[in-house]
Amino acid sequence: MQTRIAVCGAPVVGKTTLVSQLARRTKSDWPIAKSTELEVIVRAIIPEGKGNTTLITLAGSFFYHQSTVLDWLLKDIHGVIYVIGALPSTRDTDAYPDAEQQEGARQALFWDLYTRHAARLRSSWSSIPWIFVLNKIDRGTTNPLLRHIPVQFHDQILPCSATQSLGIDQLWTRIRVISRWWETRKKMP
Ligand SMILES: Nc1nc2c(ncn2[C@@H]2O[C@H](COP(=O)(O)OP(=O)(O)OP(=O)(O)O)[C@@H](O)[C@H]2O)c(=O)[nH]1
Ligand SMILES: [Mg+2]
Repeated sequence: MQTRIAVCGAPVVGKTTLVSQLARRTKSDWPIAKSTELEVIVRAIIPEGKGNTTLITLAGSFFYHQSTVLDWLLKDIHGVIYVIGALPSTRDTDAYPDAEQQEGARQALFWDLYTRHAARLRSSWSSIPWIFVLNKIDRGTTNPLLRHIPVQFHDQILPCSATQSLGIDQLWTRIRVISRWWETRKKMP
């Protein structure tokens, strides 16, 4: 089974760090970054039995709204890992009273962008499996954006810290569940 999974989320929430940790955890080759002038595509291929799992994520200071790369990322995929960055605890943001709200709003813009594109390409959570990750739990434990996640997934939000290798094993287990889910579907008449 060749499983293709898009790792989505606002810039700087830790997508590339998570992909790198998964590659390290599975002893796969280091993720490859392929860049055009403005966009960067990061891809890690993780062998698994006779098949493999490809994780793809985007980076770069490109104008997401004017690019077709999101369509490419979200088309014909088997699953989505949506990464939300935990907001730093207020203790760390005392100097900037609005920082938490601004960071929440920034991440919400990307949530709207990714979920809209996914819905248009039949890659929303009603069509394919999604894994919701709350990353950076070493800095904080929440983000108001979590409320946007459909309520049926709330008890499945996976807390991670990519830099401290927390939750990486659980994330890999969930990715394998997605591959197996597609395998059983393929066998169905
Ligand atoms: N404290 C903390 N920092 C993290 C964690 N994960 C990633 N970071 C840091 O956050 C920054 C951004 O991480 P990236 O993995 O580059 O984030 P990204 O989502 O890939 O960002 P773009 O590629 O720009 O969209 C880096 O400085 C990471 O070291 C985490 O779990 N905890
Ligand atoms: Mg990145």
